Amino acid sequence: MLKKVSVLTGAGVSAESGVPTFRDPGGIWEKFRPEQLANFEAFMKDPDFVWSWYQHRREIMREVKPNNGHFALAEMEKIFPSFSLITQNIDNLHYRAGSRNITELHGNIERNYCIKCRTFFHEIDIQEKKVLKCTNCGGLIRPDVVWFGEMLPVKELKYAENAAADSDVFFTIGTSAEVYPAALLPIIAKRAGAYSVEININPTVISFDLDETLTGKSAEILPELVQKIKEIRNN
Ligand code: BV8
Ligand code: ZN
Repeated sequence: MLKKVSVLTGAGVSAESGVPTFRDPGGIWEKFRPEQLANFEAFMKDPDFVWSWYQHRREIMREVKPNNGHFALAEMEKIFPSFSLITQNIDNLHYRAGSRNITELHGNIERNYCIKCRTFFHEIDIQEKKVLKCTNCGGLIRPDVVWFGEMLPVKELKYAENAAADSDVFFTIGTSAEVYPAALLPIIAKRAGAYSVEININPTVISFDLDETLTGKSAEILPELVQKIKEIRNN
């Protein structure tokens, strides 16, 4: 009996909800370079520009809904006694689909904090294109996401590494596996003896390292996978 299942997701699992990925054709990094937007220096250089970009992404996130891939992963959490959902995504769609044991490696676009006194601000007006100032100390307010060059949250990264090292099966879904240290997790899992499965529409840099690659859309493959697992369990 399968005991421990872990999943690492990337932007590809939200693609069918209409959230642009980063490195696919038409993706976010086609128009901007990450250095221009997803890093602290860029924010300090032009806070309004970077803030307005996150406001634009928040508007997209508010318009979209979780897709069948997100719902299937929420189902898997109910099926397996030990199930860890580790995500690089900041779009909150796993939570909205009903997943609860979620480890957010790169933060969450719905949370914001003051860079000076670290007060968190949850209710912000997403129409406000100019960067907001902290009501406590006047500091700039930034999204609670991990930018390039910033450490990942220690507790979340430790949990993810332990889950990868201790899983019977490790799924890597909808990620180009190009961003570190998240991209190391499937390799840690494989080396520790997990059966490693990739779900992606394209081959990636880690495809050859893994045991199996299921090629196709995660919103199609995942519901079929959950259906199969249920059939096996009921026989
Ligand atoms: C750090 C949040 C330590 C912001 C993001 C080695 C070790 C450590 C660090 C590094 C290293 N080498 C380089 C680094 C630096 C850097 C890095 O990895 N650079 C890369 C580009 C080489 N890493 C960092 O800076 C990290 N910090 O390590 O700090 C440190 C600190 C100080 C001093 C020294 C060390 C921080 C990384 C986090 C950056 N933040 N996002 C925001 O989103 O605005 S990264 C960003 O990329 C997103 O989080 C995203 O999730 C992530 C990965 O992208 P993907 O999710 O994979 O998306 P992508 O578009 O690339 O791919 C989509 C995939 O889906 C494709 O494969 C496609 O085929 C597939 N797909 C599409 N549709 C579907 C589908 N699959 C299935 N179904 C579909 N329908
Ligand atoms: Zn403050």
